[in-house]
Amino acid sequence: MIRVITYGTFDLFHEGHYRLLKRAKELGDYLIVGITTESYDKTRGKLGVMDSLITRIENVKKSGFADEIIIEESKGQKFSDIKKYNIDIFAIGSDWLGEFDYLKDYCQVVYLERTKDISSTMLREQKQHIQRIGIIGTGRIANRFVPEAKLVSGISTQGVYNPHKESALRFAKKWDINAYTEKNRFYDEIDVAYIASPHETHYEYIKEALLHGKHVICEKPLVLHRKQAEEVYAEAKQRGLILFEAIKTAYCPGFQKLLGIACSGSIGSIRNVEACFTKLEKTSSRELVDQIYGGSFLELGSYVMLPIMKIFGNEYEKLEFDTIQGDNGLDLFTRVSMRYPMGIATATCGLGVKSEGRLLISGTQGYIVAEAPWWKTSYFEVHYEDAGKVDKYSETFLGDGLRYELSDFLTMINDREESGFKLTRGESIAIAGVMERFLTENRRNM
Ligand code: C2G
Repeated sequence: MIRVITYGTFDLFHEGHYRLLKRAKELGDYLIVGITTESYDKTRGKLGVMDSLITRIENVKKSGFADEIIIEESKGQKFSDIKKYNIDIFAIGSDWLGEFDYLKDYCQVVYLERTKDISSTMLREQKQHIQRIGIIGTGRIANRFVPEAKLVSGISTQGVYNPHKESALRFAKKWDINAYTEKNRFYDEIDVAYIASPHETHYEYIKEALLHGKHVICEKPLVLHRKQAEEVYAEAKQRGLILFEAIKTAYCPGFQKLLGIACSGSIGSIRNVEACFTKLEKTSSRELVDQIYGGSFLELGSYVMLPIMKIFGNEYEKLEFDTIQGDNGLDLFTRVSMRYPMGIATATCGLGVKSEGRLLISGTQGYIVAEAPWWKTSYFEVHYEDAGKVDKYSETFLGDGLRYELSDFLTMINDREESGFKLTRGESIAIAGVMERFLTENRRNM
Protein backbone atom coordinates (compact mmCIF):
# COMPACT_ATOMS: atom_id res chain seq x y z
CA MET A 1 0.00 0.00 0.00
CA ILE A 2 1.42 3.40 -1.02
CA ARG A 3 0.94 6.07 1.65
CA VAL A 4 0.84 9.73 0.60
CA ILE A 5 0.85 12.85 2.76
CA THR A 6 0.14 16.48 1.91
CA TYR A 7 -0.29 19.66 3.93
CA GLY A 8 -2.00 23.00 3.66
CA THR A 9 -4.16 25.66 5.23
CA PHE A 10 -7.07 25.05 2.83
CA ASP A 11 -8.64 28.40 3.62
CA LEU A 12 -11.62 29.52 1.47
CA PHE A 13 -11.53 26.07 -0.14
CA HIS A 14 -11.26 26.38 -3.90
CA GLU A 15 -10.57 24.32 -7.01
CA GLY A 16 -6.80 24.71 -6.58
CA HIS A 17 -7.13 22.79 -3.31
CA TYR A 18 -9.58 20.30 -4.79
CA ARG A 19 -7.35 19.46 -7.74
CA LEU A 20 -4.29 19.19 -5.50
CA LEU A 21 -6.00 16.69 -3.19
CA LYS A 22 -7.38 14.71 -6.10
CA ARG A 23 -3.95 14.25 -7.70
CA ALA A 24 -2.28 13.58 -4.33
CA LYS A 25 -4.76 10.80 -3.73
CA GLU A 26 -4.09 9.37 -7.19
CA LEU A 27 -0.40 9.04 -6.34
CA GLY A 28 -1.11 6.17 -3.94
CA ASP A 29 -3.66 4.17 -1.99
CA TYR A 30 -3.98 6.09 1.23
CA LEU A 31 -3.92 9.90 1.61
CA ILE A 32 -3.20 11.76 4.85
CA VAL A 33 -3.89 15.49 4.83
CA GLY A 34 -2.22 17.74 7.40
CA ILE A 35 -4.16 20.92 8.09
CA THR A 36 -2.37 23.88 9.71
CA THR A 37 -3.56 25.29 13.01
CA GLU A 38 -4.12 29.04 13.46
CA SER A 39 -1.08 29.33 15.70
CA TYR A 40 1.19 27.54 13.23
CA ASP A 41 0.00 29.81 10.44
CA LYS A 42 0.80 32.76 12.65
CA THR A 43 4.36 31.60 13.32
CA ARG A 44 5.05 30.86 9.65
CA GLY A 45 3.73 34.32 8.80
CA LYS A 46 0.61 33.39 6.87
CA LEU A 47 -1.82 36.27 7.20
CA GLY A 48 -5.53 36.75 6.77
CA VAL A 49 -6.76 33.18 7.22
CA MET A 50 -10.56 33.49 7.30
CA ASP A 51 -11.99 30.04 7.96
CA SER A 52 -11.72 28.37 11.35
CA LEU A 53 -9.77 25.12 11.67
CA ILE A 54 -13.06 23.23 11.97
CA THR A 55 -14.42 24.70 8.73
CA ARG A 56 -11.14 23.94 6.94
CA ILE A 57 -11.22 20.34 8.17
CA GLU A 58 -14.88 20.02 7.07
CA ASN A 59 -14.02 21.31 3.59
CA VAL A 60 -11.14 18.88 3.14
CA LYS A 61 -13.38 16.04 4.37
CA LYS A 62 -16.11 17.03 1.90
CA SER A 63 -13.67 16.75 -1.00
CA GLY A 64 -13.76 12.98 -0.38
CA PHE A 65 -10.06 12.43 -1.06
CA ALA A 66 -8.62 12.32 2.47
CA ASP A 67 -8.42 8.92 4.17
CA GLU A 68 -7.13 10.55 7.31
CA ILE A 69 -6.84 14.14 8.50
CA ILE A 70 -4.19 15.31 10.95
CA ILE A 71 -3.34 18.71 12.40
CA GLU A 72 -0.07 20.46 11.60
CA GLU A 73 1.09 22.46 14.57
CA SER A 74 4.76 23.22 14.13
CA LYS A 75 7.65 23.57 11.74
CA GLY A 76 9.48 20.28 12.30
CA GLN A 77 6.36 18.17 12.15
CA LYS A 78 6.56 17.08 8.50
CA PHE A 79 9.70 15.05 9.17
CA SER A 80 8.27 13.27 12.20
CA ASP A 81 4.91 12.61 10.46
CA ILE A 82 6.74 10.91 7.58
CA LYS A 83 8.36 8.54 10.06
CA LYS A 84 5.30 8.12 12.26
CA TYR A 85 2.85 7.35 9.44
CA ASN A 86 5.32 5.37 7.36
CA ILE A 87 4.92 7.69 4.37
CA ASP A 88 6.09 6.82 0.85
CA ILE A 89 5.26 10.08 -0.95
CA PHE A 90 5.15 13.69 0.22
CA ALA A 91 3.08 15.81 -2.22
CA ILE A 92 2.69 19.58 -2.38
CA GLY A 93 1.84 22.25 -4.97
CA SER A 94 4.53 23.47 -7.36
CA ASP A 95 4.37 26.94 -5.81
CA TRP A 96 6.65 25.32 -3.19
CA LEU A 97 9.04 23.89 -5.80
CA GLY A 98 12.37 22.99 -4.23
CA GLU A 99 11.38 24.03 -0.72
CA PHE A 100 10.74 20.53 0.54
CA ASP A 101 13.66 18.80 -1.15
CA TYR A 102 15.15 18.21 2.31
CA LEU A 103 12.51 15.52 2.81
CA LYS A 104 13.90 13.50 -0.12
CA ASP A 105 16.15 11.58 2.26
CA TYR A 106 13.08 10.10 3.94
CA CYS A 107 10.48 9.62 1.18
CA GLN A 108 9.67 10.57 -2.39
CA VAL A 109 8.83 14.28 -2.84
CA VAL A 110 6.38 15.19 -5.58
CA TYR A 111 5.51 18.74 -6.62
CA LEU A 112 2.10 18.82 -8.30
CA GLU A 113 1.47 21.65 -10.72
CA ARG A 114 -0.39 24.47 -8.97
CA THR A 115 -3.73 25.52 -10.43
CA LYS A 116 -3.15 28.79 -12.23
CA ASP A 117 -6.75 29.77 -12.90
CA ILE A 118 -8.86 30.12 -9.82
CA SER A 119 -12.33 31.29 -10.63
CA SER A 120 -15.84 30.26 -11.29
CA THR A 121 -18.75 28.74 -9.51
CA MET A 122 -17.11 27.25 -6.48
CA LEU A 123 -15.93 30.69 -5.38
CA ARG A 124 -19.08 32.58 -6.10
CA GLU A 125 -21.00 30.41 -3.71
CA GLN A 126 -18.77 31.56 -0.87
CA LYS A 127 -19.29 34.84 0.94
CA GLN A 128 -15.61 35.70 0.69
CA HIS A 129 -14.02 35.53 -2.74
CA ILE A 130 -10.47 34.72 -3.60
CA GLN A 131 -9.06 37.84 -5.25
CA ARG A 132 -7.14 36.97 -8.39
CA ILE A 133 -4.23 39.32 -8.64
CA GLY A 134 -2.53 40.32 -11.87
CA ILE A 135 0.95 41.79 -11.77
CA ILE A 136 1.99 44.57 -14.13
CA GLY A 137 5.77 44.66 -14.48
CA THR A 138 8.46 42.07 -14.01
CA GLY A 139 11.21 43.90 -12.10
CA ARG A 140 12.84 43.35 -8.72
CA ILE A 141 9.88 44.26 -6.57
CA ALA A 142 7.49 42.12 -8.62
CA ASN A 143 9.80 39.19 -7.95
CA ARG A 144 9.60 39.84 -4.21
CA PHE A 145 5.86 40.18 -4.38
CA VAL A 146 4.96 36.68 -5.59
CA PRO A 147 6.33 34.67 -2.63
CA GLU A 148 4.84 37.19 -0.23
CA ALA A 149 1.42 37.00 -1.90
CA LYS A 150 1.44 33.25 -1.34
CA LEU A 151 1.41 33.93 2.39
CA VAL A 152 -1.71 36.05 2.32
CA SER A 153 -4.84 33.99 2.38
CA GLY A 154 -7.63 35.08 0.06
CA ILE A 155 -5.33 36.06 -2.80
CA SER A 156 -4.23 34.02 -5.76
CA THR A 157 -1.57 35.22 -8.17
CA GLN A 158 -3.19 34.77 -11.52
CA GLY A 159 -0.55 36.08 -13.85
CA VAL A 160 1.72 38.80 -15.09
CA TYR A 161 1.39 41.40 -17.84
CA ASN A 162 4.35 42.91 -19.63
CA PRO A 163 4.20 44.42 -23.10
CA HIS A 164 7.54 42.69 -23.74
CA LYS A 165 6.57 39.12 -24.39
CA GLU A 166 9.94 37.61 -23.44
CA SER A 167 9.94 39.27 -20.01
CA ALA A 168 6.35 38.22 -19.32
CA LEU A 169 7.10 34.61 -20.29
CA ARG A 170 10.30 34.44 -18.26
CA PHE A 171 8.61 35.82 -15.16
CA ALA A 172 5.56 33.60 -15.54
CA LYS A 173 7.70 30.51 -15.91
CA LYS A 174 9.76 31.35 -12.87
CA TRP A 175 6.68 31.77 -10.68
CA ASP A 176 4.38 29.22 -12.26
CA ILE A 177 1.71 31.76 -13.22
CA ASN A 178 0.10 32.88 -16.50
CA ALA A 179 1.80 35.32 -18.88
CA TYR A 180 -0.26 38.00 -20.59
CA THR A 181 0.77 40.34 -23.36
CA GLU A 182 -2.74 41.17 -24.38
CA LYS A 183 -4.36 43.66 -22.03
CA ASN A 184 -8.03 42.85 -22.41
CA ARG A 185 -7.48 39.21 -21.64
CA PHE A 186 -5.35 40.16 -18.66
CA TYR A 187 -8.04 42.41 -17.21
CA ASP A 188 -10.77 39.85 -17.95
CA GLU A 189 -9.04 37.25 -15.82
CA ILE A 190 -8.13 39.27 -12.73
CA ASP A 191 -9.92 41.06 -9.87
CA VAL A 192 -7.01 43.18 -8.70
CA ALA A 193 -4.04 44.81 -10.43
CA TYR A 194 -0.66 45.11 -8.74
CA ILE A 195 1.32 47.82 -10.51
CA ALA A 196 5.06 47.33 -10.25
CA SER A 197 6.09 48.92 -13.55
CA PRO A 198 8.50 51.89 -13.91
CA HIS A 199 7.39 55.01 -11.94
CA GLU A 200 6.41 57.06 -14.96
CA THR A 201 3.94 54.43 -16.17
CA HIS A 202 1.95 54.18 -12.92
CA TYR A 203 -0.52 56.94 -13.71
CA GLU A 204 -1.69 55.43 -17.02
CA TYR A 205 -1.84 51.90 -15.65
CA ILE A 206 -3.83 52.99 -12.60
CA LYS A 207 -6.40 54.76 -14.77
CA GLU A 208 -6.62 51.82 -17.13
CA ALA A 209 -7.08 49.25 -14.35
CA LEU A 210 -9.76 51.38 -12.66
CA LEU A 211 -11.51 51.77 -16.00
CA HIS A 212 -11.63 48.00 -16.26
CA GLY A 213 -13.28 47.92 -12.83
CA LYS A 214 -10.26 46.50 -10.98
CA HIS A 215 -8.98 47.35 -7.52
CA VAL A 216 -5.41 48.63 -7.62
CA ILE A 217 -2.38 48.22 -5.41
CA CYS A 218 0.42 50.35 -6.82
CA GLU A 219 4.08 50.51 -5.86
CA LYS A 220 5.46 53.78 -4.53
CA PRO A 221 5.71 56.48 -5.71
CA LEU A 222 2.06 56.22 -6.71
CA VAL A 223 2.32 59.10 -9.17
CA LEU A 224 4.60 62.10 -9.53
CA HIS A 225 2.07 64.94 -9.59
CA ARG A 226 -0.35 66.01 -6.91
CA LYS A 227 -3.19 66.56 -9.38
CA GLN A 228 -2.72 63.09 -10.83
CA ALA A 229 -2.95 61.59 -7.34
CA GLU A 230 -6.15 63.53 -6.63
CA GLU A 231 -7.58 62.46 -9.95
CA VAL A 232 -6.92 58.73 -9.58
CA TYR A 233 -8.21 58.61 -5.99
CA ALA A 234 -11.38 60.45 -7.06
CA GLU A 235 -11.79 58.03 -9.95
CA ALA A 236 -11.43 55.01 -7.65
CA LYS A 237 -13.93 56.45 -5.20
CA GLN A 238 -16.46 57.16 -7.90
CA ARG A 239 -16.20 53.60 -9.15
CA GLY A 240 -16.36 52.07 -5.69
CA LEU A 241 -12.87 50.59 -6.09
CA ILE A 242 -9.89 50.49 -3.78
CA LEU A 243 -6.72 52.32 -4.79
CA PHE A 244 -3.82 51.61 -2.49
CA GLU A 245 -0.25 52.96 -2.47
CA ALA A 246 2.16 50.23 -1.44
CA ILE A 247 4.61 51.90 0.93
CA LYS A 248 5.40 48.75 2.86
CA THR A 249 6.74 50.49 5.98
CA ALA A 250 3.33 52.01 6.68
CA TYR A 251 1.84 48.56 7.16
CA CYS A 252 4.52 46.71 9.06
CA PRO A 253 3.58 45.95 12.68
CA GLY A 254 6.79 47.39 14.18
CA PHE A 255 6.29 50.77 12.51
CA GLN A 256 2.69 50.85 13.73
CA LYS A 257 3.90 50.19 17.25
CA LEU A 258 6.56 52.89 16.98
CA LEU A 259 4.01 55.48 15.82
CA GLY A 260 1.64 54.46 18.59
CA ILE A 261 4.30 55.01 21.23
CA ALA A 262 5.57 58.23 19.64
CA CYS A 263 2.09 59.70 19.59
CA SER A 264 1.06 58.46 23.04
CA GLY A 265 2.85 61.28 24.86
CA SER A 266 5.61 59.05 26.21
CA ILE A 267 8.28 61.38 24.81
CA GLY A 268 6.15 64.50 25.43
CA SER A 269 5.25 66.69 22.46
CA ILE A 270 7.09 65.78 19.27
CA ARG A 271 9.24 68.61 17.92
CA ASN A 272 11.66 67.00 15.47
CA VAL A 273 11.64 64.03 13.07
CA GLU A 274 14.72 62.90 11.16
CA ALA A 275 14.51 60.00 8.73
CA CYS A 276 17.39 58.70 6.64
CA PHE A 277 17.55 55.82 4.15
CA THR A 278 20.53 55.19 1.90
CA LYS A 279 21.22 52.27 -0.39
CA LEU A 280 24.29 52.29 -2.59
CA GLU A 281 23.51 51.41 -6.19
CA LYS A 282 25.88 50.69 -9.07
CA THR A 283 26.36 53.75 -11.29
CA SER A 284 25.07 51.65 -14.18
CA SER A 285 21.80 50.79 -12.41
CA ARG A 286 18.46 51.99 -13.78
CA GLU A 287 18.02 54.17 -10.68
CA LEU A 288 21.19 56.11 -11.45
CA VAL A 289 20.87 56.18 -15.22
CA ASP A 290 17.25 57.02 -16.05
CA GLN A 291 17.56 60.74 -16.75
CA ILE A 292 13.99 61.67 -15.97
CA TYR A 293 12.74 59.19 -13.43
CA GLY A 294 15.91 57.99 -11.73
CA GLY A 295 17.68 59.44 -8.72
CA SER A 296 17.60 59.00 -4.97
CA PHE A 297 14.51 60.96 -4.10
CA LEU A 298 12.13 59.30 -6.54
CA GLU A 299 13.44 55.93 -5.42
CA LEU A 300 13.56 56.32 -1.66
CA GLY A 301 11.72 59.57 -0.92
CA SER A 302 8.42 57.86 -0.10
CA TYR A 303 10.01 55.95 2.79
CA VAL A 304 11.62 58.96 4.41
CA MET A 305 8.61 61.23 3.91
CA LEU A 306 6.28 58.69 5.51
CA PRO A 307 7.16 59.10 9.23
CA ILE A 308 7.15 62.88 8.83
CA MET A 309 3.69 62.94 7.28
CA LYS A 310 2.42 60.42 9.84
CA ILE A 311 3.61 62.51 12.76
CA PHE A 312 3.27 66.12 11.63
CA GLY A 313 0.62 65.78 8.93
CA ASN A 314 0.28 66.99 5.36
CA GLU A 315 0.22 70.73 5.98
CA TYR A 316 3.81 71.87 6.12
CA GLU A 317 4.74 75.56 6.17
CA LYS A 318 8.07 75.29 4.42
CA LEU A 319 9.85 72.70 2.34
CA GLU A 320 13.35 72.89 0.90
CA PHE A 321 15.55 70.46 -1.00
CA ASP A 322 19.32 70.20 -1.04
CA THR A 323 20.83 67.70 -3.40
CA ILE A 324 24.19 66.39 -4.46
CA GLN A 325 24.11 65.55 -8.14
CA GLY A 326 26.15 63.12 -10.16
CA ASP A 327 27.69 63.94 -13.54
CA ASN A 328 24.45 63.13 -15.33
CA GLY A 329 22.46 65.52 -13.14
CA LEU A 330 20.64 62.85 -11.14
CA ASP A 331 20.56 63.25 -7.38
CA LEU A 332 22.94 60.92 -5.58
CA PHE A 333 21.88 62.27 -2.22
CA THR A 334 18.96 64.50 -1.24
CA ARG A 335 17.93 66.23 1.93
CA VAL A 336 14.45 67.65 2.45
CA SER A 337 14.02 70.16 5.27
CA MET A 338 10.51 70.87 6.45
CA ARG A 339 8.90 73.21 8.94
CA TYR A 340 5.53 72.62 10.55
CA PRO A 341 3.65 74.73 13.09
CA MET A 342 4.65 72.25 15.82
CA GLY A 343 8.13 71.21 14.80
CA ILE A 344 10.76 70.59 12.17
CA ALA A 345 11.72 67.58 10.08
CA THR A 346 14.50 66.31 7.85
CA ALA A 347 14.25 63.50 5.33
CA THR A 348 17.48 62.26 3.77
CA CYS A 349 18.02 59.61 1.16
CA GLY A 350 20.82 58.51 -1.09
CA LEU A 351 21.77 56.01 -3.76
CA GLY A 352 25.30 57.33 -4.23
CA VAL A 353 26.27 58.46 -0.71
CA LYS A 354 26.15 56.16 2.30
CA SER A 355 24.94 57.40 5.64
CA GLU A 356 23.61 56.02 8.89
CA GLY A 357 20.02 55.06 8.09
CA ARG A 358 18.05 56.02 11.10
CA LEU A 359 14.69 57.27 12.26
CA LEU A 360 14.87 59.70 15.15
CA ILE A 361 11.82 61.27 16.75
CA SER A 362 12.55 63.92 19.36
CA GLY A 363 10.08 65.20 21.92
CA THR A 364 9.95 67.47 24.93
CA GLN A 365 10.41 64.50 27.30
CA GLY A 366 12.64 62.10 25.35
CA TYR A 367 13.35 60.58 21.99
CA ILE A 368 12.70 57.42 19.97
CA VAL A 369 15.37 55.91 17.81
CA ALA A 370 15.08 53.09 15.27
CA GLU A 371 18.23 52.10 13.44
CA ALA A 372 18.45 50.87 9.85
CA PRO A 373 16.55 49.11 8.47
CA TRP A 374 13.89 51.09 10.35
CA TRP A 375 11.76 50.92 7.15
CA LYS A 376 11.29 47.26 8.10
CA THR A 377 10.86 48.16 11.77
CA SER A 378 11.57 45.30 14.12
CA TYR A 379 13.28 47.09 17.02
CA PHE A 380 13.37 50.58 18.53
CA GLU A 381 14.30 52.31 21.78
CA VAL A 382 12.83 55.13 23.80
CA HIS A 383 15.36 57.31 25.64
CA TYR A 384 14.83 59.95 28.30
CA GLU A 385 16.80 62.65 30.11
CA ASP A 386 17.86 59.98 32.59
CA ALA A 387 20.34 58.10 30.37
CA GLY A 388 19.99 55.00 32.53
CA LYS A 389 16.34 54.57 31.58
CA VAL A 390 15.80 53.03 28.14
CA ASP A 391 12.59 51.30 27.01
CA LYS A 392 13.19 48.68 24.35
CA TYR A 393 10.55 47.39 21.94
CA SER A 394 10.68 44.61 19.39
CA GLU A 395 8.18 43.33 16.89
CA THR A 396 8.34 40.61 14.26
CA PHE A 397 8.94 41.50 10.64
CA LEU A 398 8.61 38.52 8.35
CA GLY A 399 10.13 37.97 4.92
CA ASP A 400 10.18 41.03 2.70
CA GLY A 401 7.23 42.49 4.57
CA LEU A 402 5.00 42.95 1.53
CA ARG A 403 2.50 40.52 3.05
CA TYR A 404 1.47 43.17 5.60
CA GLU A 405 0.40 45.75 3.04
CA LEU A 406 -1.25 43.07 0.97
CA SER A 407 -3.21 41.78 3.92
CA ASP A 408 -4.46 45.31 4.75
CA PHE A 409 -5.33 45.90 1.10
CA LEU A 410 -7.39 42.73 1.07
CA THR A 411 -9.20 43.73 4.25
CA MET A 412 -10.04 47.07 2.64
CA ILE A 413 -11.48 45.30 -0.39
CA ASN A 414 -13.52 42.88 1.68
CA ASP A 415 -14.78 45.56 4.08
CA ARG A 416 -15.29 48.13 1.31
CA GLU A 417 -13.21 50.67 3.22
CA GLU A 418 -12.12 53.50 0.93
CA SER A 419 -9.16 54.88 2.79
CA GLY A 420 -7.05 53.08 5.34
CA PHE A 421 -5.64 54.90 8.35
CA LYS A 422 -2.12 53.47 8.07
CA LEU A 423 -1.53 55.53 4.94
CA THR A 424 -4.39 57.89 4.27
CA ARG A 425 -5.34 59.15 0.87
CA GLY A 426 -4.39 62.66 2.05
CA GLU A 427 -0.89 61.48 3.00
CA SER A 428 -0.43 59.68 -0.28
CA ILE A 429 -1.54 62.77 -2.22
CA ALA A 430 0.77 64.99 -0.15
CA ILE A 431 3.74 62.70 -0.91
CA ALA A 432 2.93 62.94 -4.63
CA GLY A 433 2.95 66.72 -4.16
CA VAL A 434 6.45 66.59 -2.66
CA MET A 435 7.65 64.40 -5.54
CA GLU A 436 6.26 66.96 -7.99
CA ARG A 437 8.03 69.83 -6.25
CA PHE A 438 11.26 67.92 -6.27
CA LEU A 439 10.99 67.33 -10.00
CA THR A 440 10.05 70.94 -10.72
CA GLU A 441 12.88 72.37 -8.66
CA ASN A 442 15.38 70.02 -10.18
CA ARG A 443 14.24 71.36 -13.56
CA ARG A 444 13.61 68.01 -15.06
CA ASN A 445 11.97 68.15 -18.40
CA MET A 446 8.60 66.64 -17.44
N1 C2G B 1 -2.51 24.92 -4.30
C1 C2G B 1 -2.56 24.67 -5.68
N2 C2G B 1 -3.07 25.62 -6.52
C2 C2G B 1 -3.49 26.80 -6.04
C3 C2G B 1 -3.45 27.07 -4.67
C4 C2G B 1 -2.94 26.11 -3.81
O1 C2G B 1 -2.16 23.60 -6.15
N3 C2G B 1 -3.94 27.71 -6.90
C5 C2G B 1 -1.93 23.91 -3.39
C6 C2G B 1 -0.73 24.38 -2.60
O2 C2G B 1 0.46 24.33 -3.37
C7 C2G B 1 -0.71 23.42 -1.44
C8 C2G B 1 -2.21 23.18 -1.20
O3 C2G B 1 -2.88 23.57 -2.39
O4 C2G B 1 -0.11 22.21 -1.83
C9 C2G B 1 -2.73 23.96 -0.02
O5 C2G B 1 -2.50 25.32 -0.24
P1 C2G B 1 -2.68 26.39 0.95
O6 C2G B 1 -3.94 26.15 1.63
O7 C2G B 1 -2.39 27.74 0.38
O8 C2G B 1 -1.55 25.97 1.99
P2 C2G B 1 -0.02 26.28 1.94
O9 C2G B 1 0.27 27.59 2.58
O10 C2G B 1 0.47 26.09 0.54
O11 C2G B 1 0.55 25.11 2.87
O12 C2G B 1 2.50 23.10 5.94
C10 C2G B 1 1.76 23.91 5.10
C11 C2G B 1 2.24 23.67 3.73
O13 C2G B 1 3.63 23.62 3.77
C12 C2G B 1 1.87 24.71 2.74
